Amino acid sequence: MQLIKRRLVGKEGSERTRELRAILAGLPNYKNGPYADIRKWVNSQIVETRARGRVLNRDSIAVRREGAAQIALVGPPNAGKSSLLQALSSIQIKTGDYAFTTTRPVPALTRVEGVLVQLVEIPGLIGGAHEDRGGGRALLGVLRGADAIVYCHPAGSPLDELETVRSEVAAAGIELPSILAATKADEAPPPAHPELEVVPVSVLDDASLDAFRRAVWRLTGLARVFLRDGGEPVALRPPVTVEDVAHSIHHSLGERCTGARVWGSSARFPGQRVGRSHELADSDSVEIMDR
Ligand SMILES: Nc1nc2c(ncn2[C@@H]2O[C@H](COP(=O)(O)OP(=O)(O)OP(=O)(O)O)[C@@H](O)[C@H]2O)c(=O)[nH]1
Ligand SMILES: [Mg+2]
Repeated sequence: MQLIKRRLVGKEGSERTRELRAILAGLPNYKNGPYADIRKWVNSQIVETRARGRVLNRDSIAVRREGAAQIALVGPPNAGKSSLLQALSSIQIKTGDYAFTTTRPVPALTRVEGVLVQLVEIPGLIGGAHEDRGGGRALLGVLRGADAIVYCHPAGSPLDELETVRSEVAAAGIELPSILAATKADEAPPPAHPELEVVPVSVLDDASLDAFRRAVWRLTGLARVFLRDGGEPVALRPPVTVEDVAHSIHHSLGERCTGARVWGSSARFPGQRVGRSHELADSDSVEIMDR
């Protein structure tokens, strides 16, 4: 047993599995006694090493959610996804005039309409991805967890490459609200798309980036509620009640809250007092009242 353990020192992953298999092959095949116990131990180590490998692989590609919503940037290689991510956030990411510059999902926080939203570049989706071509299954797994998709495709290039990506997403059974960003819009006029709302965007044009942010905000489907005493607006999925807003600030406030004063389109007049189940509208401001 000591000999076996010494052979395994410093070996991880597939190297460890290979060594374990070799050990197993060299062991006498007794059904009982100490050799049978050793066989059992070696077998359990093979299973454990495999499981650990899977966890490591999954962690290395998973994206920790941050912000009010997670929006995936999806599109053919070289479409300008990383450039867009860079233009909209403070991250430094490699961009390049060639395919597969990005090899793993890259998250970045950006502020849209005053709310932090997470954008995630999903790189390298190619034909056959749903059958794991190009490691597509793990990438599609990340995409599955997102709230919505921004398909990225250069304005002026034929749409077939994009349709390949979209059919992979469909084949994986992923159905999310989507828009189409016509990237590099400084180079060519944007295409029309039969199904998707098209938002032309160029990283060289700030106005187009602002319009893109607004489109991303609509895509989240969230409603913003401002607090009269300042601070970040609260972003929640409609329908949003006074109680929901109080709860999102702190769960104990959710319990103590008796109602609110409301300014905005859900109020009949500015500062109207409403109960805790009152339904708020996007861009309303509230002053929560509690016991
Ligand atoms: N003219 C122009 N070029 C752009 C724009 N956005 C990106 N590019 C160029 O397009 C090329 C690809 O950009 P990336 O941002 O690396 O594209 P990507 O989709 O992340 O590519 P991969 O990660 O390789 O799949 C780079 O040479 C960029 O400089 C844009 O708005 N206008
Ligand atoms: Mg990239």
